[in-house]
Amino acid sequence: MARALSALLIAIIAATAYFFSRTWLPALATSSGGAIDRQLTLNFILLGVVFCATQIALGLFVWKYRERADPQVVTNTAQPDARVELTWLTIAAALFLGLNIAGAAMQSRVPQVSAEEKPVTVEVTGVQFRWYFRQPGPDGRFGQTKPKLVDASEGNPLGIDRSDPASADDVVSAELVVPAGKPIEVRLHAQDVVHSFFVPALRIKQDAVPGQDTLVHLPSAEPGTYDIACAQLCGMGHYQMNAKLKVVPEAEYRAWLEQQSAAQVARR
Ligand SMILES: [Cu+2]
Repeated sequence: MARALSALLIAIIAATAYFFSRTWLPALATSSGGAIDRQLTLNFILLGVVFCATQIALGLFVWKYRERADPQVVTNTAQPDARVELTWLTIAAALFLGLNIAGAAMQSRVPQVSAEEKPVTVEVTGVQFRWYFRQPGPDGRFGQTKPKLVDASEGNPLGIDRSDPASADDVVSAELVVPAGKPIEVRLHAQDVVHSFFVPALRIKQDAVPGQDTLVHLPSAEPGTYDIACAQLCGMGHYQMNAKLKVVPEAEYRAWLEQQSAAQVARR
């Protein structure tokens, strides 16, 4: 019985390790993500050592004090050693504080949008269970939205107020299309519950909270198509919440935006 159980445990651990090694983060598509990867690796190594040491110690104690044919009553009247407790506590506190400070310092060094170049602003909205992407169109202004106008079956999932002139050329799409080499500013929204906008290839992950307007800067990426996922368990259809980020050359982006806006204006 014990042998079968150990074999099962080893099989589960091996399968998990294999699965995670195959489905780990995709190749980096931006230069600014290297620092995040290094920080992540450092965290895994340090916490992995602590985890393994703890599990091995636990196993050793279970083995040492396992059931015996002649059970002896173990009495320990000695006072717990305060120094041992204090040493362990200090190491744990230093580890967690250190990782926190290092992580915050690394995050503050990630380049933000520069002051000189005007960013391209897009709006990303999470709804159970999909993402909507809105671009302001050639006028550069988003039209107003109103919660009472939200009606996906009427083709207005974001509740855009069509009487607002600024909304005439707004483009809503199921894919996020952005120009390569340009700073991108994402305004994150959620309509129902908390979602999390996750672009693994860019190492970007940010919660989208109902009622909040959260700003995220996308680092400039190589042209290509990347996965977007929801990283917050948001309901039964959570697994369906994926979309594509398309980073295209700027001319291609302009042409796409113009064509989409013209189609939008014609539809009115
Ligand atoms: Cu979600």
